Amino acid sequence: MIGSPENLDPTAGRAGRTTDLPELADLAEIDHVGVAVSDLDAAVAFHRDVLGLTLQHTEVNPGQGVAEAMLAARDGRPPVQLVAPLGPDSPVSRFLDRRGPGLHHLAYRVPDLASASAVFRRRGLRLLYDSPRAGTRASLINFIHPKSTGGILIELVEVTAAGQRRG
Ligand code: CMX
Ligand code: CO
Repeated sequence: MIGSPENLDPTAGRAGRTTDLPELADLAEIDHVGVAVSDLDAAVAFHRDVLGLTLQHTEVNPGQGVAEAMLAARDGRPPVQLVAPLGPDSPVSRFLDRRGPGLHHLAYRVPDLASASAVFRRRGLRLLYDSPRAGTRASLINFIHPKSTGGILIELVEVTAAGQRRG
C-alpha cells in the first residue's frame, strides 16, 4: 500500500502538503542517500578520487550487517552513504544478489524518530522495526518498507547529542 495521495492539497500553505491530516511526521531534510556496493574500498576510491567527493566518515555497523562510508560534495551537504555487506545474511547482500550495486535507500532526518514512526504506522505504512535501532554516528534509525512507498526503501534518522559530539 502506498500512502494516500488523495489528501494532497496543492493550494495549501506549503504547496502539496497535506492539510486535513491530524498530524505530520515532520521530515526535516534529506540526511543521506544510500548506495549498495560489493567492494567498499573500490567504491570509496571511485567516489573520492574520480568524482571528487570528500570522505567524511567510515564505520562498521554489525546490527545493520554493513561496513559503510559517508562522502559528500561539501561540508554540511547531504552525503552519499556507501554500504557494503558484512556477510551473506546482510540485507545489502540480498539486494546485491537480486539487483546488483546501485541506489539502495533514501534517508530523511526527523526530530523525533519514535513519534515519526508512530505517525507513519498509524497511516498504514510498514515500519521495519518496533523501536528505533542504532545507525551511523550513534543516530537512531528505522525504515519504511519499499512496498509501502512505491518502491523506495526510506530510512528515518534521528541525530542524537552523542552523534553530534562525535562530529
Ligand atoms: N529498494 C527498493 N526495493 C527493495 C529494496 C530496496 N533497497 N530492497 C528490497 N526491495 C524489494 C525487492 O525487490 C522485493 O520486491 P519484489 O517482490 O517486487 O521483487 C521486495 O522489496 C522484497 O521485500 P522482502 O521480501 O520484505 O525482503 P528483502 O529480503 O528483499 O528485504 C528489506 C527488504 C527492506 C526488508 C531489507 O532490505 C531490510 O531489512 N532493510 C533495512 C536494513 C538495511 O537496509 N540496512 C542497510 C543500510 C543501513 C544504513 O542505512 O545505515
Ligand atoms: Co542509511
